Amino acid sequence: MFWQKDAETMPRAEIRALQLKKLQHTVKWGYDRVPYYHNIMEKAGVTPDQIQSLDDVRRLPFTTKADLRDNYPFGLFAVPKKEIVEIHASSGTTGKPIVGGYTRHDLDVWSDCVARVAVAAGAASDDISQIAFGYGLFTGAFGLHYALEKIGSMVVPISSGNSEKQIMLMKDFGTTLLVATPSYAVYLSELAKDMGVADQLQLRLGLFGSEVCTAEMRDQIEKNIGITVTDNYGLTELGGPGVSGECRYRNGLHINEDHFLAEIINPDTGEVLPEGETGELVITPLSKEAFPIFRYRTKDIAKITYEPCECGRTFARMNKVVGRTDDMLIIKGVNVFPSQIESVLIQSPHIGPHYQLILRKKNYMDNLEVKVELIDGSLLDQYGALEKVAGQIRAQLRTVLGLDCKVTLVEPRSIERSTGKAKRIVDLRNEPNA
Ligand code: DLL
Repeated sequence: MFWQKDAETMPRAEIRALQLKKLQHTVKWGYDRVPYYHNIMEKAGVTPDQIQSLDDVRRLPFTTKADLRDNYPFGLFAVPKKEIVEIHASSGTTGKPIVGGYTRHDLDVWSDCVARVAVAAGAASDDISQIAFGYGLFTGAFGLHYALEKIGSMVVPISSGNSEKQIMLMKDFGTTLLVATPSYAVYLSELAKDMGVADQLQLRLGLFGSEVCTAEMRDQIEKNIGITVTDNYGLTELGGPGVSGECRYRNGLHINEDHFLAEIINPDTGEVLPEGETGELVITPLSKEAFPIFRYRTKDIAKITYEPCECGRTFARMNKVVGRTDDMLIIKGVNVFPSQIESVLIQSPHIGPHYQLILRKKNYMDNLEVKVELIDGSLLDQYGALEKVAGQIRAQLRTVLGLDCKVTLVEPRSIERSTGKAKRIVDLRNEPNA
């Protein structure tokens, strides 16, 4: 099923021609209206009329999160404030938030982009859609809300948290579609089982996004509540969800290419990489009125294929995002990605998908503790068996990371669950008594 079939199945040559036309427009729009873009383009010696092919996008300088922060809150807006009808922002846990603005037209394009993603995943007008993302400045809840309402489904805007009530309403309302972060969906699925109602729910589809959803998480949700889990991607800087999403074949996330031009670059050199290579995803939105951005460095690690998909969509697909370039931890001089640790953990049949990486400083040295939940708590009473499992994981981590770390196995359900994005890294290095 399609939401805007003509656009979603356009021949590749037409997509490219449309992208070029829109790129030329958006570059001129930003150059003429936003002093910041005018200045950086002047410094780079490039003018809008030099954009003659899609490859000419490479003449433009990148935009980074730091550039957005320097222009906080509205410095990159390209329209007068009276034309902005809505604002969203990132959580800003590491400083000032990133603020995005939308004109009425931007909201219309946004809800269509998210509606495409939802319909591609299998959403329909007869769905009862429970939105368990937090409403507020976060883009996720409103983005999915507008889209699911637009396709005609019955929207239940419950927001995140209040988990017992979520399950009660799911049962009473006959909710068929759940919107949440994958980690909150894991939690809700465990809770539904604990409350003994998992088999009374009518859920059939999950639209999950906003953080990495591992194969383990997906399996667990599907096993607990028997729904089809799909993944969708976006970020505040690019307007929120609706950049890309999985279709029912779940072999990559279709990028809404008529609205977003994607590149993959080598994060160290900035050089554009050939199709199929893994690197940092860089995106230029092509339809933004309020908040145009040139070549935004997402820091998300991905690769793109332009091969046709069985679903009939001609849009390129990015693989599931597995990590970010800034996820990397440096411990005792060793570069460690949480995804490497996770790849070791999922191999053990004794442990579940919930873990935390705790960093401490001891004698001026960084130490890593990997705290992970057992599937079967009774193992905690079998000291020998417990030691054996911990020892195996520790040995594998040493092989994969080249680093010795402490492995602590804990009771099932003892690691705090999140109602939004999971917090896997606990950095206590600046806390003297940790
Ligand atoms: O998370 C937007 C969104 C809301 C996307 C709802 C999908 C659904 P931010 O809070 O700005 O925006 O966070 C953006 O989250 O750069 C990625 O690192 C991560 N992220 C988003 N979607 C996915 C995903 C929203 N499907 C940051 N898989 C991005 C992995 C994701 N990571």
